Amino acid sequence: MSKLTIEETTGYIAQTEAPFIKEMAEITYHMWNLGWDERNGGNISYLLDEAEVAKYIHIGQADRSIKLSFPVQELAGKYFIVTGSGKYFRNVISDPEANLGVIRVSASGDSVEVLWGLRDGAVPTSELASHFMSHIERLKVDPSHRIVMHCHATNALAMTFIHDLDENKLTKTLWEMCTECLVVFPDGVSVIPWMVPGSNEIGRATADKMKERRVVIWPQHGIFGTGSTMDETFGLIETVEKAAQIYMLVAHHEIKQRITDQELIDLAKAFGVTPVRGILKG
Ligand code: 2HA
Ligand code: ZN
Repeated sequence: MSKLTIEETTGYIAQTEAPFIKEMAEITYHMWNLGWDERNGGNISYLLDEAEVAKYIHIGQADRSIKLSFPVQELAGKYFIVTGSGKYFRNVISDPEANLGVIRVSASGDSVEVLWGLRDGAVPTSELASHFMSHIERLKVDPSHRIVMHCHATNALAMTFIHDLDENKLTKTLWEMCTECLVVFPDGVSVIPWMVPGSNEIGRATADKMKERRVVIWPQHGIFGTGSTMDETFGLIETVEKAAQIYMLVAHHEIKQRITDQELIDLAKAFGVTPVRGILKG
């Protein structure tokens, strides 16, 4: 007799076949490979559709529940796949179940239920406050929003030592570094002051900035990016990081020519984007 597939036996497709688990495993590996997520650095959360989750995971009974120190009623009943606290991005691809978790926010919004993964008592990312609070704000301005991604992108982090942290000045410099930047993030980047990571306070400060911009830089720490898809969110961080890399390469050199404000205005017109106000003169 031929062996039954998991799907035939249980009615569920193998969990590791779930596209959202594959996407998380692949992107974390790329991010580690780029040097943006040393050791347990970085975290991702990805808002999922209930029907999509239910294709792969039993959603009826939760294994366990974890109390939140910050209630999130706005997210009640919503499903996320998240990276685990203390987990290494490098290891996700070889053992997704230990390093990732599928969670559902409880009906009261003051805890999360673990539906899959986070094996051996692991818990969601230490930056869950920043993630959840940012999801709430981004969903208000963009119903297609799905992903919050944090990493220690090397040049973006380095730049915070030597560049003015005024967010409009920082945005302008990044736009000037590569022609495509203005097209990719016409809304610019935000910056918060240095704060203790993992706290509800840094979560609130980050989410507050997310009301207007999709990128928030944490000085001497890293970057938060948000978006509707993994490609878009990763591409956003990748583009900021590329611009920061160019800045770090040219900062100590004599600049002989640069993209002018008028050229940036022409670029925005050609690509149909609206640069955030108050940055370009013209
Ligand atoms: O350890 O990146 O900000 C994960 C982090 C904390
Ligand atoms: Zn970090």
